[in-house]
Amino acid sequence: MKVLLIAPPGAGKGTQGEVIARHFDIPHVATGDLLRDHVARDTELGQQMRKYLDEGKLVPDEVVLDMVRVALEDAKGGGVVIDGIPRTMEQARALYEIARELDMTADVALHLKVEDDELVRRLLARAADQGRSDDTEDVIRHRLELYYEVTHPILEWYSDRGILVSVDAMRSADQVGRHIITALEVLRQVLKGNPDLPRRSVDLTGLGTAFGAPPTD
Ligand code: B4P
Repeated sequence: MKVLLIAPPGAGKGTQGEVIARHFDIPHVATGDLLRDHVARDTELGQQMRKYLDEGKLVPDEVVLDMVRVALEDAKGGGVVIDGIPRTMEQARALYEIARELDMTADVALHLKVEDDELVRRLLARAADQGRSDDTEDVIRHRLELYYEVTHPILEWYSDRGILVSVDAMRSADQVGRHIITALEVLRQVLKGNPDLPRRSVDLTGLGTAFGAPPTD
């Protein structure tokens, strides 16, 4: 299973990326974690990237694309869950080319849908808990603006490719995780039987209420 996670900051990319990786026993590649690791180790790259992270700006494309190429080469032939990239249309196209070269194109682009107030609430809660340098209210707002400006439009591209699956991530992390694993398990079975099946994007955000769960808003 090769999964891309696309979501605004605070929607649960890191959280659900771990759940998916554990369930399918595949590597979890999170560009944010890789960048923060460089900063924490004070590598030359980390020193150059610290300012971008602190200010909630996107780091240069080539930095994250190089990281993800190495990770995809390591995972070649197996599954992988990628969280944090693509964040721009340029990254989406470049990632697709790298993935094609390595025969590692995504089976699914998983979109976690969460309302803005909840995103801000979660990130401020994380700030109190972990003190991440980019979890201040001003920087969170900036990261959100950036998401809607340059990342959100990529969803349409994945939708057109027929691999977009949208889930309601307003529920508890456990509920969201169960929902995602169910959807991915179904997809895995379908693809196992016929990997070349023509694909169609699917919006599962109304699924909980359709089966009697209370609405989240
Ligand atoms: P990321 O590390 O990707 O940061 P993020 O968008 O905030 O997501 P994260 O995974 O940490 O949070 P999550 O939603 O899981 O990027 C950080 C920075 O790195 C960027 O601003 C940028 O500078 C740089 N960067 C990374 N990739 C880049 C790229 N491709 N191009 C350029 N620059 C790049 O979780 C947030 C919080 O919510 C957690 O505390 C979690 O516990 C909580 N939570 C999750 N799900 C929940 C739920 N269902 N209910 C309640 N709380 C929940």
